[in-house]
Amino acid sequence: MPIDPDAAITISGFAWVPDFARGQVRDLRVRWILEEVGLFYRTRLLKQGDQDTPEYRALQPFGQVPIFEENGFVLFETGAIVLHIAERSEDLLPADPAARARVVQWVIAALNSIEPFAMNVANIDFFYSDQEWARLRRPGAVELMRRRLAGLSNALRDQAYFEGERFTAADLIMTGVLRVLEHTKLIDGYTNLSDFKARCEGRPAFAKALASQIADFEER
Ligand SMILES: N[C@@H](CCC(=O)N[C@@H](CS)C(=O)NCC(=O)O)C(=O)O
Repeated sequence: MPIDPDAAITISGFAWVPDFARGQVRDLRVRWILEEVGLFYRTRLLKQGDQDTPEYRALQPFGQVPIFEENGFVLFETGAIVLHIAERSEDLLPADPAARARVVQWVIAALNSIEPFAMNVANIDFFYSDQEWARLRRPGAVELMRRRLAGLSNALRDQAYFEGERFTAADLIMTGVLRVLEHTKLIDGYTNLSDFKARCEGRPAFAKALASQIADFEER
């Protein structure tokens, strides 16, 4: 597991989150790509209040995790971080300009066209489920999610990955986004998407990333 206290790369995460968020915090996506590339890293785990310190806000304007730090270079936004790391692997981010543009397109589609709808459902379920407005809003939120999943399923067709037979940064981010819906059965309605998610989660690098995030919570 490439966690090394002397590594040049540091990523931020939370020292603690409730059970439902374990395996969902977005530093998982960064740990995963680092495992795919085989880069060592260490973690800067934020405790309560750390998000709001001027020092952390200077690195992440919204006080969120993850951030990426390497030799004084700092990056926030998971998609940007994953693409930056993927530059080090031609498999994860192809050199061919058209293939590369398609990978970037699917990363942005995952974060911009799928994730907001998934987060809408998840926020209702995890934070507002006891409220009347949420009970009324949920069917509409689920319907919008289903429409996006149907479009995604049609686009993936019978391909193993979004760029055909090769696993790229786009599949990593898309899997992270589909995982937001894990507490529901929404993905099960689209066999190619559930097979895709299982295929991506079956990668050894994913298992290592997940184990390292969970281990960091359990150490505390
Ligand atoms: N668009 C940001 C979202 C980051 C984000 O929402 N991080 C969550 C953890 S998964 C967080 O820090 N939440 C606490 C907060 O927003 O204050 C990214 O992809 O990096």
